[in-house]
Amino acid sequence: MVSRRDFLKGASLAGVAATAATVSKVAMAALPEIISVSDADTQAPHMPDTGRPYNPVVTLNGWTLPWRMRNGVKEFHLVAEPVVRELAPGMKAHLWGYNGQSPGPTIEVVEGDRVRIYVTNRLPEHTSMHWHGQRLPNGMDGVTGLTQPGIKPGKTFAYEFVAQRAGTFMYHPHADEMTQMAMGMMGFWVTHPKNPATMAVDRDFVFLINAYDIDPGAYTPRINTMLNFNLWTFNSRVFPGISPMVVNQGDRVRIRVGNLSMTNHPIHIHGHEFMVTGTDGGWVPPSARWPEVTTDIAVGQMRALEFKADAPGDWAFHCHKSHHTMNAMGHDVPTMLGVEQRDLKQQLQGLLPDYMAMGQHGMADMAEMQMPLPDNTLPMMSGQGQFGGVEMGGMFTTVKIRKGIAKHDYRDPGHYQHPAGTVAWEVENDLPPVERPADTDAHGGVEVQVRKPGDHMQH
Ligand SMILES: [Cu+2]
Repeated sequence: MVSRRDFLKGASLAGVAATAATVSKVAMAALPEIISVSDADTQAPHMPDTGRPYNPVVTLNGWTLPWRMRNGVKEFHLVAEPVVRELAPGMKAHLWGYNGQSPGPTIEVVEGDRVRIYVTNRLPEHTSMHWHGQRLPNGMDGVTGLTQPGIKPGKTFAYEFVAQRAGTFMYHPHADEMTQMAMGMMGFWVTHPKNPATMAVDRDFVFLINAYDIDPGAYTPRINTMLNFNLWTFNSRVFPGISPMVVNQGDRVRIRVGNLSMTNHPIHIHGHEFMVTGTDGGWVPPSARWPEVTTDIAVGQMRALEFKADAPGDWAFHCHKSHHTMNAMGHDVPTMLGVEQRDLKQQLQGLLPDYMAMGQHGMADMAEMQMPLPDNTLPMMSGQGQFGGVEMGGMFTTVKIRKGIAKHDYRDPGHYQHPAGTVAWEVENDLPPVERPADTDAHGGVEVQVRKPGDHMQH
């Protein structure tokens, strides 16, 4: 793994060399260096070294793009390019993204900042950049054809505006969107309040919700997919590849989520209740907030969730659509619940020696068994906790709350050590054994149709 510090040391040279290929020497002298990160680990918060002070966010499995100040303007350089993203250990996807990753780096600015963002296109087709949710001059809105021509391959455009409203935003292309967003082109944007004391929290996590359709064994997403995605991701990562959100007990925590997938996601926290304190339109006035443990985030929406992390533990945090907490292979599998597969298994193993019967008692056995998988794919559910398999994939992670975690420490503290007597326990069982009817489908019995349609269109 390359640390960000190491990467930044080498970034200047690598960036200039890479830039020279596509931009003229004159333009190159004017452009900020290209900073690129390929590591999928969550990076420490980026402390502002120039410009106005703010409380930085932490991007789950991502990073914040450094800037340079030039005549009072905050200048960033985004490079649209093909990237390889590790979705979780064991699977890599060939995506399109920015500065080495998908999603691209988070951009953090302060309310009132004049911002100039250079966008260089290294894709095989034209692109553009739309600054989702921002107040800006119409010509900076990044809609190809409508407000600007596309940025052709090898070309660089500059966007410039004043970050007017503090809040939570996103960026993504508004050019061949169906392809470019299905390929992972998107990023997070946070405009911090001018006064760092406004809406201050101790920890401020951000991530985008996105989804991919990648066949087991393949590397490139199918871009025509509308609903049948099989990899449901936070920042292009699936569990167990999603970092835990590490929190000191008693911290006030904010989690900002933007949804750039093609369906809504009810985001759910365990053990705490949160308030939605921010939406697409800015901060929610305190009088208009109510407590929730699940909030639905529709397509194109941003939400800021806030809570006091007072209960120590490893708390689940996930999308509540159960198919969204499973990985590839979860979809075209017929429901076999209650179906005796012994004979079927013998017959099929004659044809397919690796065939394994599954699902007779539910799908949990899938998480336990070591199924042979094609190269470059992930088990449907995985991840190990201290009590065994977590039986989750996709949009699932944890909020790990502990006493004594230092201010900017985001390292995984390991499994929660439960105080004695605070874990659910097994009770001595003196009940008679479970009796089931021997045969329910024979003469006059109940016929149970267990096989559901294979179509998976309803999310
Ligand atoms: Cu979901």
